[in-house]
Amino acid sequence: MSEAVETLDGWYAFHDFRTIDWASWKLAGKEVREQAIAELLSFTEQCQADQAQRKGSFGQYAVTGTKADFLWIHMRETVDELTELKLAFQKTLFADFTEPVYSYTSCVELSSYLAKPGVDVDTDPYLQSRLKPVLPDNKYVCFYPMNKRRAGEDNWYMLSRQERGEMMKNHGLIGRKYAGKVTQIITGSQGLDDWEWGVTLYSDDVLQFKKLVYEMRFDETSARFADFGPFYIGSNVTGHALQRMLTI
Ligand code: 76R
Repeated sequence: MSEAVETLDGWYAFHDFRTIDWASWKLAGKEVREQAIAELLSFTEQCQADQAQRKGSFGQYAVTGTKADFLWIHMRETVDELTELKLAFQKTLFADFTEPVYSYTSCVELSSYLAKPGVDVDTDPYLQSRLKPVLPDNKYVCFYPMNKRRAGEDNWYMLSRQERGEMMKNHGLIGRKYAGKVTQIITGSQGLDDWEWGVTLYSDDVLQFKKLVYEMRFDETSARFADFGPFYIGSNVTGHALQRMLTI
């Protein structure tokens, strides 16, 4: 049997993709819409306040394309807090005008392939900042789930740790070429959701997502061993921008 990878696990993540029921939204009176937006803003302001106190992280995005209208990303110490946040959102008047279209539950993960010996995970500031990340405030976000393939000769899980480690090193080298242009947060979801990992990328230039993902396609870890789910991109929006987008 191949040796399993030891992972460093951080905050749990909930990616909440929703569409607006525009027909009901238009039919609702101005007063109802204003009340709904006010309740949404008070919910998101609370999430931001929690983030400021390092109780979790929060991001809000307007999604491009028709797979969803908005994405809210929450990260917390426990899944119970993520469930509570979902319920708190559902109880707002605004939620009555939304439909959940996709959701993803996972856990921030750093693999130990490139771990440096002698570093104490619980106290190392760099590792802690990556395990409990403040979501970057770049203009754009990209999310997609993925698996490592298990098909015939192309079975990632049957490779030795050394083989996997060597390939991950190459993968990391490609990634590092995008340092300063794209920030990645890898969340693991084995046993938590339908795919094995969630990939959340941040950049001020959407084209860098395309370039990075395309370049990685040629790397063995992705070319031979990866299968991908649906892709979503969106722009970071403040409460005010959101309010403007929802105003009719
Ligand atoms: O964490 C690190 O920076 C160390 C190096 C590293 C690891 C271990 C790393 C670097 N990744 C790691 C693990 Mn990654 N990554 C992806 C995708 O679209 C595709 O083809 C794949 C989706 C992207 C775009 C990406 C980007 N990475 C992983 C794992 C876990 C594998 C396992 O444990 O078996 C997955 C699924 C995965 C997928 N990766 C980087 C990047 C980038 C940009 C980097 C450089 C980060 C930096 O140096 O800042």
